[in-house]
Amino acid sequence: MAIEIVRVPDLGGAETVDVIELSLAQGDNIAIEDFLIVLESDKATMDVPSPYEGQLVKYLVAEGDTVKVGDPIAELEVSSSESVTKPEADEPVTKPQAEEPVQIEAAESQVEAPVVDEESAPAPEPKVAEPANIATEVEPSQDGATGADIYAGPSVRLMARELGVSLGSVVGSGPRGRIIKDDIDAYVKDALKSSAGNNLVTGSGIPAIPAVDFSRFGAVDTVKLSKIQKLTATNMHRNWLNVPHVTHFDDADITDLEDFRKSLKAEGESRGTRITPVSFIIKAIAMALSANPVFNRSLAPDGDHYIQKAYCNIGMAVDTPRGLMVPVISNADGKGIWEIAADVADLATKARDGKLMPLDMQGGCFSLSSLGAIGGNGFTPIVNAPEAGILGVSKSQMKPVWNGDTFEPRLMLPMALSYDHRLVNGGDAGRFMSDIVKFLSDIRHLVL
Ligand code: CAO
Repeated sequence: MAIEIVRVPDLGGAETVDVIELSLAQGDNIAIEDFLIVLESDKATMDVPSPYEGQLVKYLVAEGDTVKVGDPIAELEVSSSESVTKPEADEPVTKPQAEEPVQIEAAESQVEAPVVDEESAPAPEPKVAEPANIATEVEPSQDGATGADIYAGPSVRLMARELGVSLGSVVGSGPRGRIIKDDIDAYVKDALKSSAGNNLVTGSGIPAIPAVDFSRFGAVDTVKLSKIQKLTATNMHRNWLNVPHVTHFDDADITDLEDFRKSLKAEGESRGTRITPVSFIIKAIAMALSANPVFNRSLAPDGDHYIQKAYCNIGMAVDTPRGLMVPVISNADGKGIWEIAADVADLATKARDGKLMPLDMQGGCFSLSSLGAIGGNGFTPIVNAPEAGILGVSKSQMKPVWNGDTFEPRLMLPMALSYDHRLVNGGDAGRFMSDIVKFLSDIRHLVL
């Protein structure tokens, strides 16, 4: 094993370029020719491939940095220091096959670097096969993002940027789902068609929100959205527009559950694991998913099928200073409450410390958004498509509940279940929610 530094290759004439994408996550394995980073000058974008096979130790630059030829960009651990061509400061990176040079595409046809025919170029293996979560550190392939897992070459990315098209909304028709220029064309034509047909009768098309010069009314500051904020905005918008949402409400009586949970405090301290209501709710969701498999489905992209999942991974929204993250608790159905509690604590800490890996955020079947520690009587969560449903949980409150003879003070947990009405009917939702209420109200069910 040796450490090799990958440097900025020949830039086709540009003196400096901006780093616009880091294509991998720390620790990712990388093959020769896998893209490491995307650079952009005012005239061109460039996917820089790895000259080595190995593992990414770390990037030596960050998105937004400006770099010049020869600057170090990444540190790789390689099994053999044999490379396609070692990129030296004064030497351009080359790929093994003559027809696969560094992918450079001129924005204004002024860069002399070779241009790849993206549509015919062999596509590298996609890095992530899983569908999107609400937000991930790397952009997932079906999302409105333009990052590592969007499968498109530089000229397609440039075209999308120029036309204001979010690549995550475009379905790729190239090899292995690669987005090609025709896909962008088709997407734009569709968008134009639907806005042309926009009228109050059909309801199609979305009227634009008018741009306002806020500075006319007082002091303002224009702040750049973080990558996660942008990704969340795109994903929420996409899910809101694509999914016909219905939200179903109910309250669970968690008086006994809370007494039981509090009785576990000492054991929790000795185990070093804090149990909150969230662990019980995740367990209840896992059991309800197994009893109501309709909620563990996703529509297939062909529109003619659905995919029934036989595994049970639950996404959990985590509020972090950098934005919303949704790590996934895997195989929640096979885990006990202590194990789930340890996962909740571990994943929430990682999310807040910015240490989640892409895999931590993939493979979710259903999501939980708990605002219980923050407050509120209720809210309507947005489905994390292509999942079928999401449970929103608010703060529990002591309420007078009629027991047939008298009002009793009971601790009630308000819940809201949003679901994709293309997959789930109201009756399915009623059964699913009633199961959750049953499991949380009588914790004996949770151990059965
Ligand atoms: N009602 C009342 N109290 C609750 C509760 C509820 N539904 N859920 C949790 N609590 C209490 C816990 O009992 C705990 O208090 P004690 O230590 O006294 O027992 C405290 O709140 C813990 O809160 P926490 O936030 O540290 O831990 P958690 O397990 O409840 O939640 C997590 C973990 C990651 C879900 C949460 O921290 C979080 O980030 N929530 C925000 C999710 C979000 O942003 N959703 C919106 C998404 S769409 O914009």
